[in-house]
Amino acid sequence: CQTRCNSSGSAQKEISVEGKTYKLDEWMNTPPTILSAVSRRLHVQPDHPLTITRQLIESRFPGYKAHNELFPIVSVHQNFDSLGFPPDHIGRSRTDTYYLNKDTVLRTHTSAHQADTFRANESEGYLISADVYRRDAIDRSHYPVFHQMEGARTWDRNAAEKEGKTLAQVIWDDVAKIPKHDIKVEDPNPPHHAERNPRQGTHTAEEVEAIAAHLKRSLEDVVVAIFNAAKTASDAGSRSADEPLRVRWVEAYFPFTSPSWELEVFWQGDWLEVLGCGVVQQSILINAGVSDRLGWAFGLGLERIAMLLYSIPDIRLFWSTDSRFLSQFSSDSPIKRFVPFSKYPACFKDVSFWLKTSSNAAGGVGHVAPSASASATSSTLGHSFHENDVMEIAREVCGEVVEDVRLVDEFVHPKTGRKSFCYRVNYRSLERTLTNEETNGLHERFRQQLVDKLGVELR
Ligand code: FA5
Ligand code: MG
Repeated sequence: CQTRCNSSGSAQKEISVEGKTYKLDEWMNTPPTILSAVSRRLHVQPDHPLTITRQLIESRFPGYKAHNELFPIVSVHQNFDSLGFPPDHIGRSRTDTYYLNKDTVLRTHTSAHQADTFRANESEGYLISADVYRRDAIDRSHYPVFHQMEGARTWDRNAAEKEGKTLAQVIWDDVAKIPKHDIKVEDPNPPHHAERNPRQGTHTAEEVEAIAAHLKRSLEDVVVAIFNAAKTASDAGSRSADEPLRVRWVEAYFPFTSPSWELEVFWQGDWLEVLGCGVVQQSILINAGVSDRLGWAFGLGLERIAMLLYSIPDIRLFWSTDSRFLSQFSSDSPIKRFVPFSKYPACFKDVSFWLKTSSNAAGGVGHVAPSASASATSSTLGHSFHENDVMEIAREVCGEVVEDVRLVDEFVHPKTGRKSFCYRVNYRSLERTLTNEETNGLHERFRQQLVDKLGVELR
């Protein structure tokens, strides 16, 4: 581990990560286990499934400049302000984002590099692959460190008009160059929507439609390429032919694109969101000094795509150093479906607790805003509770042996008004069978930490 962090706790004034030093303040909420992921760089490790997936996607965007080494610690300005996040946006909250200090975060998305990359103006299209960090739920498709690929493509309106064409014509010519596919894509959405997903005042309807078509066809091409690679993966034991690819576009919202969409793929009985995208807010391009350029951007989850490609069942596996995992992937040979090593038994344990009734439960700066995405949040009656804090304690205590943490019951005492939550933890290692003693010990420490850190009262 190249990350040097003396874990002496709250008294610590600064931290050094790969030779860069950061002052710490009361915003600091990043545990050493998270910082230790910085040096892993899974997406550039030879023969790692994330590397192979990245390269496969990159091959669908010829001529786009690829950036794979951008450092994950960025300013709040890069991660949020430059993208037009409003000051009170939930994403900025310490319950959702890892801070080192008031102005410095572990990037929560590759979009943190959009403004700088547009400003450098080195190419019409670019791709940025990188590790990103979020305090988030725990289940088989969510992990606090994951990898995204950002992509963007812009066109110069003035250059088009100098050639006597409209920008829309130029873009449609480029749409025609994208390989055709014959899968059925559900896209019930209007090209843009006056209230929900407006066209920007700086753009004509023709321009938005052309940009959206280029964006959607480019990303459908990626999904089809991934699906074809997965399908030709050794015929024996592979994804059966009667499982056709199902893809759909849904409307979305991002502060830095409009209109915006998400692409979902049907996977193991459910719709899995694989990316978000949209027409770049012109203000970002204007601020970056390229006001004549218009275009699109997307951000996709590399693990989610790799899970589709290889049928990898659990996102924790990407971090495995077990040769039974790593030996299954190679850049030189065709894609083979991942063969899970035996499924070790699950062990479910519940914990129920009463929330603290006075405020300041989690200490520190306090919660900027509760996350709307979490299913259990409570800031009423003087409670200050966020589900992501439970998730983080589970990660800190149990590491990779926690598969899933779910709220299973919620209850308000009719007389006292006190609120109670019950969480069910699924303990399971991907690499071995856990002993009873071990899971009991972990669960006991988890319960104790809930008391110590969140001030809850166990039931
Ligand atoms: C974003 O991060 C936007 N920056 C994407 C974007 C870029 C939109 C450019 C428009 C223009 P979102 O939070 O939805 O959006 O994340 C994008 C993708 O990352 C998701 O679709 C999903 O595939 C993946 N993802 C999100 N959270 C996790 C997680 N905890 N674990 C694994 N993958 C995740
Ligand atoms: Mg999303």
